Order: sequence, then C-alpha cells, then structure tokens
Amino acid sequence: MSIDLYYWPTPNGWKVTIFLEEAGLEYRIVPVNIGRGEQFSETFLKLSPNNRMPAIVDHDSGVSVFESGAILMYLAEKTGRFLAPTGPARVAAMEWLFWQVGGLGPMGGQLGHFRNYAEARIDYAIERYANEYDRLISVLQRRLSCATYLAGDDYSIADMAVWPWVQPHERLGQSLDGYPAVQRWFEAVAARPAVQRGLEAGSELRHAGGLDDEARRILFGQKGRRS
Ligand SMILES: N[C@@H](CCC(=O)N[C@@H](CS)C(=O)NCC(=O)O)C(=O)O
Repeated sequence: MSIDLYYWPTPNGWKVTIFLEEAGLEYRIVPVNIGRGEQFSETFLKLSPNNRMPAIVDHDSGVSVFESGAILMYLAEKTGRFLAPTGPARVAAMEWLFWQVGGLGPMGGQLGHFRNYAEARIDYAIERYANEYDRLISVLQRRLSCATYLAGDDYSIADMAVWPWVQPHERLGQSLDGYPAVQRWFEAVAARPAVQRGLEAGSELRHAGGLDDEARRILFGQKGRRS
C-alpha cells in the first residue's frame, strides 16, 4: 500500500477519498475515531498536530501531510492530475480551494453544530451561520453561472474540496432552489463514479444513531492543552 489515509467518514475526509478514487491511487484507510478521541493519540498528533483528520502518509516519498487542502495539492502535484500546472486555471483552483477551507467548510461546520448538535438552541447563532452558508452558496452560483467547474472548463481539486460541503445542504436546512448553476454542478459531480466510491469509503465506520454523550464531550468540549 503506498498511501495511508487517516480518516473518518465526514466531508473533510471525503475530499481525500474522492481524490484517491478519481486518481486510482492505492490507499489504505487508517480509522481515526474522532468520537472516541483517537485524534489525540501521540502517533496521530505527530502527523496532524491540530488533532483533526484527514492526514496522509505517502510511503513512496516518506512524506506526511495534514489539512485537507494541503493534501489535495500534494496529491495533485504527485500525480499531475486535477490541477493545472500553471496559468489561470491553476490560480482559479487555488482561489476556490482556499475559499472552501477558509469559508464554506468552517461556516458549514458551525451551522451544522448549532443547528443539529448543540444542546442549547441559540437562534442567533443558527441564523448567523445559516445566512452565511446561504451567502456562500450564492457566491458559488455566481461562479458556476459562468464556468462549468470551479477552476474553469475542467474538474479539479477545487470541486473535490467544495462539493463535500455542499453535499450536506439539506441537513443544514439549505435549499438549492434559486441556485440553478449550483444545482447543475452539484448533480454533475455527484454522478461521478469516483465521487460515489469516495463517499462509500469507510462509511461503515460512521456511528449508528449519531453522536453519543462521550463523542459530544470529546468533540465539543475541547480547550487548549498546556504541557
Ligand atoms: N481544516 C481541517 C479541518 C478538518 C476537520 O475539521 N476534521 C474534523 C472532522 S470533519 C476532525 O477531525 N475533528 C476532530 C476533532 O474535532 O477533534 C481540514 O480541512 O483538514
């Protein structure tokens, strides 16, 4: 096996399984059960100091990478696929990749937290993040009204990063009605066999019945750790 993927089946993890499936790279899933605190093991923290998955170890090169955007760039450069080597398509792919990791992902994540997981219902927070997620979907609409894919004519790592955070739109209370270009793109990417395989990868790991009390304490009670 040439690549170990430290993984749990969530949108940030799917970005990497989608790439690996699209490129046909050999990989092995190393489960990181984030609801049981495995992201805090010393072994994992050496690879991913931010105690977040995904991370990869590429045994061909001996390189390890954390942060999904950096992993996508690394894999694109390793394979020469899904990222233009130079020019405007590369710039556009970088723009939308960074837009996802700095915006759509964190905002979607907070919306999911306050809407679907927080024990106390805080309407202000739900509305704040719902508005922001809707705004970001409308930004996608503008882009995809004048480009087939986020980087232009070709499917790229930008689509692989953004799509997993549009995939949960229904659970986030977001409709794509009124955003026809997003809908068109969303369905086109969803129809790709590698995307379907990427979502299927490790899906058996997901907790039946959602988050239990232990997972909530581990995931939602984190503070800084002083040594
Ligand atoms: N910016 C990171 C975010 C990754 C992330 O938030 N991963 C979550 C699951 S989707 C995680 O590992 N959570 C574990 C924790 O909160 O301790 C990336 O894009 O890789």
